[in-house]
Amino acid sequence: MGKDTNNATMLSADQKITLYRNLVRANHFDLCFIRRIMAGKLVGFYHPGQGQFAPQVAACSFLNKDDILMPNHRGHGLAHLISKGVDVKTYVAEHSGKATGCCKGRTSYHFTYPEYGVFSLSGFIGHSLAPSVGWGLACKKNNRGQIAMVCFGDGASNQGAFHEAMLMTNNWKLPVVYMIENNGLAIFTDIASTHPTADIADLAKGYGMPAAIVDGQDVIACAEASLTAIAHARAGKGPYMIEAKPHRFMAHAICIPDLVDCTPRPDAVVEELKKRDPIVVCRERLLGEGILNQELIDRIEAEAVQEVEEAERFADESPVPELDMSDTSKLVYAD
Ligand SMILES: Cc1ncc(C[n+]2csc(CCOP(=O)(O)OP(=O)(O)O)c2C)c(N)n1
Repeated sequence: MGKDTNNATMLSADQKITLYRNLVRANHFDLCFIRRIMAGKLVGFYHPGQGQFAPQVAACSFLNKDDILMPNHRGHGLAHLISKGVDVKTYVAEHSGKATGCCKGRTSYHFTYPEYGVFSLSGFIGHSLAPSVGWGLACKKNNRGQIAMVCFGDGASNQGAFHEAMLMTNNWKLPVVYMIENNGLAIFTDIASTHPTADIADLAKGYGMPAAIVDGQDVIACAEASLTAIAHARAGKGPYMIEAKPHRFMAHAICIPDLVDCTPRPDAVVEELKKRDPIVVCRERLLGEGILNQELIDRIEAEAVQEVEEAERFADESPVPELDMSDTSKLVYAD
């Protein structure tokens, strides 16, 4: 067991187009949330996903509906959700504090979507790690071939719960895929000052689990690794770690400065990173392979814009929730 940097999984042309489409949709929903928070239409914070969509889309585009998904907070799970097939207009409404939201407009981005197997997203970093053992155990006991996909950042991997989860899922050979979105930053902290080696995936060897390291700007590479990991987990061989290394193009959250260790990130550095925008990298590759053409590119773009417009309209036209203190416990406990 150890690091696997050469993945041999082949993707079909349809699968590659799905990945490209989901990148474009993720980008438009992310831009929509950036617009909405600046316009005072979003409740709480927004941590933009620009630059980081490739591992998110790759991890979730080929999951089954009853697979469990724990998305990362970067981009507030938008890319993860749309890739898993969630109709996110009720999430746009949720984050806008509207009664039609998936959790009745009470949660901003601390939501769940049980009907889509999404449990849960939270602003508590590493919130998904300890529960990943429970979800993995549930998947194994259900015996229906489900897996749990758990997405989180490099900052979360520094928590104690990360190590406990790795030990337990490995010891019990639970069907869990850990997708680490390692953008090298945790708010203002450079990973070099918190992690002793270049790769978080080095840790996998100690747990006896397989791991892959992939280019986080390349959605095809991320998807090949994801499909290998998902097949491994579904076959009952235990958990699998993927460390994708994408770049974060914007500050940690909207309206805070873009610092690294107390120093502003130079514009020139960010501009250099943006040359490998995951959408551009994927589009150029698929054009070269003859899988995409301009007509299809334009159609995918137009459909994404329309989908976002419809979701925004739904949120804007929805009512705010009635405040009724007598029903608060109903929203906390299942009936
Ligand atoms: C339990 C907990 N500790 C600290 C924080 C403050 N915090 C918010 S985001 C963040 C960094 C997360 O970094 P990473 O996991 O690498 O994800 P990224 O934001 O880089 O995508 C921290 C420390 C928090 N929200 N929750």
